[in-house]
Order: sequence, then structure tokens, then C-alpha cells
Amino acid sequence: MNTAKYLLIVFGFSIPQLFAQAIPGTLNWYNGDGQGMYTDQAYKMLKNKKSQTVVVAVIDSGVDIEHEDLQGKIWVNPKEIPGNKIDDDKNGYVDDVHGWNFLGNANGENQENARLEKTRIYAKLKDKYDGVDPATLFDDTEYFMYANAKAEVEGELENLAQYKEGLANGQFDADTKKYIEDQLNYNLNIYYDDRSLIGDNPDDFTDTHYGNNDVEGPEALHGTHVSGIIAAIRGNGKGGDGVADNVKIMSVRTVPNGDEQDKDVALAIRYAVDNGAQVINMSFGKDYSPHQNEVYQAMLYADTNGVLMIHAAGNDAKDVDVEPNYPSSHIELQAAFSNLLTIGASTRMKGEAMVAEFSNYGAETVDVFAPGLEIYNTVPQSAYMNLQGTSMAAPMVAGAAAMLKSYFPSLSMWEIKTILLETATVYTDFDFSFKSVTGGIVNLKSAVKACEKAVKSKN
Ligand SMILES: [Ca+2]
Ligand SMILES: [Ca+2]
Ligand SMILES: [Ca+2]
Repeated sequence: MNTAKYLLIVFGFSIPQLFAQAIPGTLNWYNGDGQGMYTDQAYKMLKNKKSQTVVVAVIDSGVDIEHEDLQGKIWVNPKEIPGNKIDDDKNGYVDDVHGWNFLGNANGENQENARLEKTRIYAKLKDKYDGVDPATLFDDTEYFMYANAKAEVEGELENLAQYKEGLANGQFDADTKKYIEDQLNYNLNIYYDDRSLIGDNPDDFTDTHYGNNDVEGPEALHGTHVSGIIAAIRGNGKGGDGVADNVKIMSVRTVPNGDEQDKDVALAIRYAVDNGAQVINMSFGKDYSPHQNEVYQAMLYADTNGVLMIHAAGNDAKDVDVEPNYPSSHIELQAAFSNLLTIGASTRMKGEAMVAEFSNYGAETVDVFAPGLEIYNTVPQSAYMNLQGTSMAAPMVAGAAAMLKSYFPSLSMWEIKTILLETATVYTDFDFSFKSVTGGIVNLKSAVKACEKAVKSKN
């Protein structure tokens, strides 16, 4: 995911100073009634009911595991002895106590910035296809992927050229400046080396020995916020309330400032499944996916193991039935997954404004919406911020699914997924069925009722 683009969306809404505190009247709105998920009502129904701990993997930019509002909420690998440089549980990862960091090396160095996938494609295939006439090719599939990637990268660079003078004259505020500079220096720079520090071959999926156990990394804002939405301590007077109250977060650092690599995504999903996650949050996405079949195989592995994947729909205000946001099940000749939900972002407003204006949508490929605007939760250094995006909506549903699993452990993740879809609130004042499969917003109160019923019918 292009974090810089995401941040620009964030800063487009309001002045940066506002982000250090909740916008008045919005604290925990996402757990409330009205346009919220009725989480607090659901907990009233579950009072005195026992729950089991559920592990949620957060495949993201890293998590500040020392955050004050995440204490007791971080997964600990029970079979790994910390700091002895030995892979005690023999899962292939040395000293992976709280998860794994695929964006680093054994010396503890981390990769922070990366190119977009289209920039990597352009760079990799430039020598092969520059000046080639596609009519002479037996199979032109790769050529056209290259040609599209090249056209997009060059188009965006041309677009950015107009800001160069302004940058030199100090015309922009710090955040805009960073966004433009990151685009020029890393995201769209075909010459930027975004992998040799890690030391693996990103096209070889059998070359899995890389990374380190630093699950926070250099820039954990995004992943820490996502984790807080799922798991932040409820009712302690600090920050916001997490959606789930008996969960552990497993941090799998995979998403740089730029596009995530397919190999890291595939290995992160397998890591999560193999180490006990029951829910995987995936608040990332990209337009190109050269190894999409390997990612698909990893998702199939999660799917067949009954692990629920929650994917953010993306923030380009586009129809993802038509334009893909990878990873996705929307691949020709491949059936949809049983345990995958794609989530759009909703707001606390009514009517048409209920759909966040940046949110991707899709009557067939986006399942349901959840709150993703003005979400106040954890960021590194025990701080809190108000952020927005489908990146925030996905963990709402990851938290909801984890909460239901912890109180109704006899239900499978597939049953929980089905209940979340069937019980989503469909609002009568605005029909947004053309935006998603359900046309609704997740409702935990109704979901708890349905879970109680489902458990009774099983007995
Ligand atoms: Ca290990
Ligand atoms: Ca160890
Ligand atoms: Ca809290």
C-alpha cells in the first residue's frame, strides 16, 4: 500500500493538530448505536458470559507493542525462548516472540520505503521490452502489463513535475512535502533499491529465510492504529475502546511506505495460519500483483484452515468489481474464498454521506461496510490519533469477528462470517446496495443474537 497516499487522504480532512485528540463527540462512535456497530450494546448482552482468547494477526507496517493501551493484548509465542538466537519452536523464524518482520535482515536493519509495484514492473522489464513491437510477440500478456505500468509511472511523474519548483521554494507544508518527495524518491523511482538490504530474492518463494523479529519497525503508525481498533483496552479512560475484549495481536510487518511484495504477503499469511491466528487483518492493497497466484495459494491455505481474512477495499473511490485491489479473489477462473471479507468504509453521517467518499465499493466484491472515518485510536509512543480509511474499517470487522469467536468458540469462522453478513444493518434512508453485497454496516448486537441462536440450534 502507498502509505503516503493514505496519509494525504488523512490530512485532506482537517488541520493536523486536531489529530492528536478525538474530534468532539466522536470518541468511540464506531462502537455505539446509530451508524456505529452496536458493540457496546452487544457487550451488555454478553455480561457475565465467559470468553476465550482469540489471536488476530495484523499484517501491516508494524505495531508498537509497548503502547500503554495495548498492554496485555500482544500475542506471545509460547514455544519460542526470546533472545537466544535459536529457532526453539522450529517454525523457521528465529526468536519470533510477538510475530515476524519480513522487511528486515538478520542484522536488525529495516526497509522502510519501497517502490510501487508498477514501478518495480517498469524497472524490471524495461530492458526486455523497450522498443519491442508487441505484434511480434507470441504471448503479449507480460508486455502489456509492462506497457501499462510504464504509462502510469511516467504519467504520475509528469504530474508531479509541476510541484518541483514549489518544493524548491518551500511552498508546501511538511506533510505535503513528504508525500511529494516520497513519490519522487521512492514510490515512483525505478532506480530505488527497495530489496537488497533484506537480501532475499523476492521472486523466489522458496527463499524464505529473511527478516527479523522487530515487529514494530521504523514507522508503525498505521499498524498500531489498526491494532488499537481491534484490541485497545476498553473502558480504561485512555484513547478509544477496541472492538474485541479478549484478543491478542500478532504483528507481521509486511507493508512498507510503498507497495508490499507478493512474497512477503504470501509468507505473512502462512506465518499467521501456522502460528495460531484465527483472524487475519489485511489493511493493504495495490493495483498490480505479479505473483498473484502465489498469494492466492497462501490465501487458500488460510481459507482451508478456517482462518478468516479481512481485507480493506481500498481508498480510491473506485469500483473493485471492475478494477482489482490486490490481493483479491476477483481473479479469472478462480472461485471466491469461503473465509474472506472485503470491507468498505462508512461514516457517522446519515444518508448518502454514510459511505466515506474515498471508499472503494463493489456490488459483488465488497461484502459489507464498517466505520472508517474519524477513528480515534492508538499510534506509537503511547499516543493517539484520529485517522480514516478502509484501513480502519477492516480492523473493525476483524475485531467484531474475533469478539464473536471469543464468546461463541463453538462456531466456525465461516459461521461467524456468515452471521456478520446476514445481520448487517441495512439503512432505509439510503439504499447503498450497489456499493456492496449486503448493502449494510456490521451490527454486533444483532450478530450476538444470531450467534446465540446458532449455538442453541447446534446443541
Ligand atoms: Ca521460531
Ligand atoms: Ca529463541
Ligand atoms: Ca482504551
